[in-house]
Amino acid sequence: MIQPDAVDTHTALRICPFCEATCGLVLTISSGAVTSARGDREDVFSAGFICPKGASFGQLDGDPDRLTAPLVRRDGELVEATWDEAFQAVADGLGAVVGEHGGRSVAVYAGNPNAHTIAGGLYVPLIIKGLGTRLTFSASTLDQMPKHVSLGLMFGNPVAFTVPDVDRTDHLVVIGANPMVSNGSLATVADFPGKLKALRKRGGRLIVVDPARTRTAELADQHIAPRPGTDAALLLAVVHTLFDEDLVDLGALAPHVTGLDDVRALADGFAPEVVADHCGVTATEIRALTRDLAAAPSAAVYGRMGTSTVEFGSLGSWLVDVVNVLTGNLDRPGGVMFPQSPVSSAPRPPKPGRGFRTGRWHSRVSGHPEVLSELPAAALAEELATPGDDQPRAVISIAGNPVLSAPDGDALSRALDGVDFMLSVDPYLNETTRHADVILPPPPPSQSAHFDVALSSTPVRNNARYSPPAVELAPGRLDEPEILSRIALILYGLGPFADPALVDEQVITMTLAKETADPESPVAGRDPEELTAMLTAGRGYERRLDMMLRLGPYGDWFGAREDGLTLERLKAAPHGIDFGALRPRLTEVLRTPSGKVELAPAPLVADVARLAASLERSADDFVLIGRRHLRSNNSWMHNLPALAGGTNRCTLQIHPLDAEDLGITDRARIKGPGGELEAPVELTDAMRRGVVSLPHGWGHDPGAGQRVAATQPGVNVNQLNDGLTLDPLSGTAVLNGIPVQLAPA
Ligand SMILES: Nc1nc2c(c(=O)[nH]1)N[C@H]1C(S)=C(S)[C@@H](COP(=O)(O)OP(=O)(O)OC[C@H]3O[C@@H](n4cnc5c(=O)[nH]c(N)nc54)[C@H](O)[C@@H]3O)O[C@H]1N2
Ligand SMILES: Nc1nc2c(c(=O)[nH]1)N[C@H]1C(S)=C(S)[C@@H](COP(=O)(O)OP(=O)(O)OC[C@H]3O[C@@H](n4cnc5c(=O)[nH]c(N)nc54)[C@H](O)[C@@H]3O)O[C@H]1N2
Ligand code: SF4
Ligand SMILES: [Mo]
Repeated sequence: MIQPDAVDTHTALRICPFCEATCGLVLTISSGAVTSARGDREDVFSAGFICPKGASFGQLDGDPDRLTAPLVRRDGELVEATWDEAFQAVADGLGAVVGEHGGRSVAVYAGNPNAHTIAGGLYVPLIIKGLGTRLTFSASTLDQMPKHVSLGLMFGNPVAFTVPDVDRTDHLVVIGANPMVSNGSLATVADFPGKLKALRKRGGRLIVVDPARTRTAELADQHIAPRPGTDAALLLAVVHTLFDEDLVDLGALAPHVTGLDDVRALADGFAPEVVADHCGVTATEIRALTRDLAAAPSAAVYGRMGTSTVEFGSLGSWLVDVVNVLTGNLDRPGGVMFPQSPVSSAPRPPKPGRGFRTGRWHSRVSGHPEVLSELPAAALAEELATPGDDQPRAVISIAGNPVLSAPDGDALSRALDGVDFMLSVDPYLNETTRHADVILPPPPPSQSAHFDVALSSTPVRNNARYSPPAVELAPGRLDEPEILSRIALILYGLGPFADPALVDEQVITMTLAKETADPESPVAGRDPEELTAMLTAGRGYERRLDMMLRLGPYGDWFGAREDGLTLERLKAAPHGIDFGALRPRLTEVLRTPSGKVELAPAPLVADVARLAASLERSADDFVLIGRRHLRSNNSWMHNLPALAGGTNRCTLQIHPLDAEDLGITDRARIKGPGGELEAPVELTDAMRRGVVSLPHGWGHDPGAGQRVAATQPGVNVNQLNDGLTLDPLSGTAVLNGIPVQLAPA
């Protein structure tokens, strides 16, 4: 019998990978299992903040439905296999397709958790490169691709995120985001709720623009509730008012901005009085919103999903930053600022760039332009299902569940069943991975190291943090970097059983050759072999992180800067290293052809005609928007008893008066362009009239491998969506603002 005191209990630090807030956690570990999680008060970034998802780390980590061994399809059934058998099946299946049709016939779908793992940041790109495929799809075109487009066109850099300086701003306008629930996105802010409250306490103002009275709206000084899909028109009316009332004040930005007159001319036809009815707000509200923004000592406009995954997503994302520029709030404390990632390149001297281009290739079936080397996730099903010479023959899905997250999952399910081979890298058997021929499961997060490769470019304070695995990798398991490296080895023709370190060493060799040959690099002219020898001895991903940190803005530049950052120094600071508040760095960031902020890029200017035409359209009776729940995360956290149930349910929210008009009481029938669903109704006057909301990530397949989720499956909202309406410049699916018809069920 085990004596209580014989149980090995200790704590370990681990950055939470479940949302963009990146909170530091203290995990309690008993005999290898995570028994509790609390916020790490000493974490330099999160200072102890935690939410219910982070607090459920142990349950998620130890979920009995997580796959513990690979699954391989044999005689139509997915059965457990050894890693060697599974990799052999991948080599055979992928090898056959690549041998006959080439790597270009393989489509890759990369899901959201790749933004939260080292493996996603460092190895997924190598798989895509190894295939040489142009068929790459990701959750970005269900999310933030419009922002990449607008940043690329305005600043010449599609990842130069403009993050609201929440700690210092006097006036925050949140449009189409609900950070009280989402905990922030493209703005990495631990304790967003606390920071919003602090803003109000120091006398600052919070304005929320959202068709629903969300928890963020409830906290605000003012809530404006427009009709869904009209943010771009509303923001252009704000721009109009800034010019009209002589409120434009670029301040220190003036020498760095072009296109001011073009923007003024574009906004000409968008007076508040013209757009008010269309937007469903009054002209007085729009003018007051504008005057308050202009009058604030500092102000930041911050937009997310509600501004992005809509018909005019790129325009809306652009206009958010146009307003930030016109009010002089770009790149200054209290405005929106550019964070500096520790794994970005060390700053180079300012210089013009080549500009941001999309459409270097187009999708086969509908001719959608490539954006950041990706095609629209909404077009994955038709690409797979439409016969033709270039029809994709295989699919690799990594950390994604597009059958639930993308429009028309039924069509995608059928299409996935039709390919010659499908590989999934995922801890669960779910609605998407059940179509795979091989599933390779990564270990639970406690057994993985953590560094925020992607989210290091969006923090509200510059910092670096690293968590080694909190628990030793269980015997017989492979960590995700190794799983993805072995897939890459197959694609490189070396077979799955070659040394995975080869993959990292090749990246290191190529990167250091390039850096040492670049006269502007801090290691210009040095010997790549000498630098390689200086890297930490460890796992391949650690060596690559060490290299990236050392070459980065805070790096030791391989010994050239005495106190500079290395992975060893970062490990010696287990609660992280704070590099301070964001600092102005516009000229470092700009890479447009003009070398300036291009306020009126041609593709965006051209799209305004489409926006103008929409003003003439008659409004739909009812439109559908989405919502998130604090105890949920897209499609994959409904399997944890601690998070499921209560108010976290898949209900149709509707205004009581709308329900009364329609005779809807407890259940409604909802018809959209892509299909029909039935859902229980939740009456709430938090919804604007004419607007209803259903959350996404539901519609669980009771036959898949998530037993708790199967007891409350909900319905898949994306089945209402035919996926044909996209924001054309970014290929992003319209997920908010879908016309629907309602009836009692
Ligand atoms: N209607 C509607 N649809 C939406 C949205 C909406 O607001 N409304 N939101 C959209 C947004 S913003 C997003 S980001 C997408 C998300 O779209 P997806 O990324 O396609 O979907 P997720 O539900 O996040 O699925 C994540 C998958 O990763 C797996 N996973 C979890 N952790 C790991 C890991 O460490 N490694 C690996 N390999 N796999 C892991 C999970 O088991 C799950 O299968 O959904 C989009 N869909
Ligand atoms: N708890 C929890 N946290 C999460 C997630 C989760 O699923 N659950 N998902 C994570 C992911 S992947 C992401 S991308 C982020 C998203 O983070 P957010 O964007 O902050 O989250 P959403 O809840 O999608 O907020 C979008 C808001 O836009 C509103 N809206 C809808 N249409 C319109 C419109 O046309 N105009 C305006 N102005 N508003 C509109 C909606 O009512 C909603 O309140 O959250 C992340 N964090
Ligand atoms: S807010 Fe996000 S990062 Fe922080 S504990 Fe919750 S899920 Fe984890
Ligand atoms: Mo997302």
